[in-house]
Amino acid sequence: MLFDKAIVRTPGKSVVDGIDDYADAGKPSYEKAVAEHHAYVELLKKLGIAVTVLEPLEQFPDSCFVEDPAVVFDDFAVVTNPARSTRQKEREFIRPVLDQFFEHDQIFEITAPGTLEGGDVMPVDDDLIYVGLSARTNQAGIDQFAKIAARFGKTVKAVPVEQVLHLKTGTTYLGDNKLLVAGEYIDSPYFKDFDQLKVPVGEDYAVNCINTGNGVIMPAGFPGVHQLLVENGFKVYETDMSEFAKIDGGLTCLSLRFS
Ligand code: CIR
Repeated sequence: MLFDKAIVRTPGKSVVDGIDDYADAGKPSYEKAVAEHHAYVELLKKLGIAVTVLEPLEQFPDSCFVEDPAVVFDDFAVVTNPARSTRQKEREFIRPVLDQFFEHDQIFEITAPGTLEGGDVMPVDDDLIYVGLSARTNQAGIDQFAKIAARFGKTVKAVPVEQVLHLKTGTTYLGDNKLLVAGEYIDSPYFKDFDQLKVPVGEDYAVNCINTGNGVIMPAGFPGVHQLLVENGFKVYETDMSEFAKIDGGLTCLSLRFS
């Protein structure tokens, strides 16, 4: 098991107004989003993960994407500073949740002018973390984050994000040096030392997967990625993400994962 706890937040009715900078696929259905979220939680539980489910926050349409206002590791947590004005105050609502799992001196904060969103943070082993320099995460945010991570023996490497929302919208780490890559990260020099599992053209959305250690969770409906994962020895579980995809959200964004 790579993690045994997850924090999620049920979408509110306002999810229909979530930021949609990339998908261009219409508005999500609230009812369907809640059903998909419920199925996601049940799948995590089935795979042995203890899930803390937070109440919806109607005032924040994107607040079900709990991965962005915080970054959690087993021994520390960082409250981030999301870049978009409609998401900035989500941090105030995630802090008390982190207080339940971490000691006061294990919780840190990214502050202005730094911005950073958890979707840009991709740990690849115990001591190396890639962080996307994106429209949401700036250099000041990365510098602050790197200082915090260094206190826990972790090195941060910055990677430009040019064509997608967050770093993990374009690549996710599966463990054992295997990196699932799509679009701009296929054959990227930044990731030349990894075994790259290349997502077939047209299936980029499915690059955002979660390896639980008991199997890989992937979005439903991407047979090429499914096959790629199976060929690489992974047990695969699919879950429907159609409504979250409409507002640029992937599987990782829906949870904070740690042990
Ligand atoms: C946003 O644009 O902020 C949300 N609509 C989607 C956030 C996705 N989060 C993630 O990839 N970690």
